[in-house]
Amino acid sequence: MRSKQEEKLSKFLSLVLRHHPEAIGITIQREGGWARVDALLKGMKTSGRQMDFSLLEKIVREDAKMRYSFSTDKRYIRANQGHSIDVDLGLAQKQPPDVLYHGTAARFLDSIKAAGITRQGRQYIHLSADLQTATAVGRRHGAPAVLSIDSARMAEQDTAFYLSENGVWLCRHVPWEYVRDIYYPQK
Ligand code: HQG
Repeated sequence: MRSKQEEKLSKFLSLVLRHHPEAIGITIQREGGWARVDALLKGMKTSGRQMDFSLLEKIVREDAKMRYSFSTDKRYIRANQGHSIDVDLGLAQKQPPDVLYHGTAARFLDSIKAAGITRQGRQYIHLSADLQTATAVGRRHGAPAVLSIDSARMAEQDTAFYLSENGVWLCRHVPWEYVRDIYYPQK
């Protein structure tokens, strides 16, 4: 079980590894998106956060979405997806399932109809193979809407898709013409 404090540290770890390494004075290698574990722990400490290696290991191991990975020697750590900073995780292009889902808020739909699904500051937009996950993602922003995407046709027409280590499908842009259906999940 995770304590409230661990949840909080995990959220902060996401922020550091995906968006703001400078918040604790560390750098992230562009190649691979790795941060040094010793520098990370030192930065956590100097910014007043209690985190030793075994707590970091626990947070990584117990993360419900497997957001982080260690290198094999555990000297480096990275986020598996969600970056806004420029990193190259070295993900191979992959053939997606025929249909993917994107969860969003119903109030964003007009704008999405006009511009398509755009990255909003992240490196990729995030898609799921199942409706349930997409619903949970959409709900983070308010009353959810889930879009089903004709990923087979997009791939056929040369859109690159990637699968993160923790099972999130990624691509750069979904023009509105590839949206098949809109669902408004009630629960
Ligand atoms: C929306 C979480 C207006 C987009 C999740 C989304 C995910 C537009 C929001 C991961 C738009 C951006 C990412 C347009 C897209 N006009 N709004 N043209 N195009 N949007 O948080 O996909 O828990 O950057 O639909 O599980 O919600 O942090 O993206 O609603 O995997 O690990 O703009 O974050 O993972 O929001 O979430 P976000 P997201 P973690």
